[in-house]
Amino acid sequence: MTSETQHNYWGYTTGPGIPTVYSLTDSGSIRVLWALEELVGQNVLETYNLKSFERSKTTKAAPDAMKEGFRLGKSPILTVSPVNAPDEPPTPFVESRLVLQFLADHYANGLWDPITPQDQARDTFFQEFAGTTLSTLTSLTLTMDVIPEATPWPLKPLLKLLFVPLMSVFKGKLVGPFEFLEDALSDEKPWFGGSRLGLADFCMVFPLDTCVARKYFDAAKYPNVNKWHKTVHELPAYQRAVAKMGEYNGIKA
Ligand SMILES: N[C@@H](CCC(=O)N[C@@H](CS)C(=O)NCC(=O)O)C(=O)O
Repeated sequence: MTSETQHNYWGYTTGPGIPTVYSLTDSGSIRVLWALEELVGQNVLETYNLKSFERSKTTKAAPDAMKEGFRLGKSPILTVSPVNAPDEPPTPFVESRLVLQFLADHYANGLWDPITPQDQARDTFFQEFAGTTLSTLTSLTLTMDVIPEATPWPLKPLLKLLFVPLMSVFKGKLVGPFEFLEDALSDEKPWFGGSRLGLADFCMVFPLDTCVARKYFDAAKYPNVNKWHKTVHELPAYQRAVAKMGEYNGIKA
């Protein structure tokens, strides 16, 4: 084992410069791209660099070239050098929720700070809920869904027999979390971050986009969540993020 520097650690006394995001098509980097586009749109960040990568057509894996940003090569990766030393080797930041926190701490200028201590707790709670409970159930449902889809004939019908019922079981497990999210939203608190957009909203968009695109989410049953989702999709910053990603849930830029 070799000793390494602490990951996701900004060890400089000066602030970070223009960030670079490594983004894979159809991936969770939508959370970070949307956040970056919000920062640019609100004039708190001048610009950012984008390195786009395409998933393998056959395996859907990220290309090895993404490892240039961070050794695991998973999307998203944010790299940044100090503002006064742009030629310094960039520091990588990974794990979407932590990348978003880094953007909030170093670039957002209070833009996404929750207004009350209660909203702070709410925002933290829903960041975690999005990345754990909701993402895990969404990933399991998706896995059961895509295995037979990706299997060639003549095995496909056999795997469908096995995986379609399993998919229904996991899809059913999403109902409780959806009801819970529905009850959390109101006219006073239309965002998962509280009365205004917060990090929890960026975290929530990826699993909910997947659930909507794959029809695991019945919009008629959850009007508050549906309204949140529609509002996000109408935001110019979110739309720019989708366009920058190149391909996302069947939408091609
Ligand atoms: N826990 C990481 C997940 C990173 C991850 O697995 N990203 C996926 C896309 S959503 C990826 O790069 N997949 C391609 C691959 O595994 O080769 C995060 O929150 O950012």
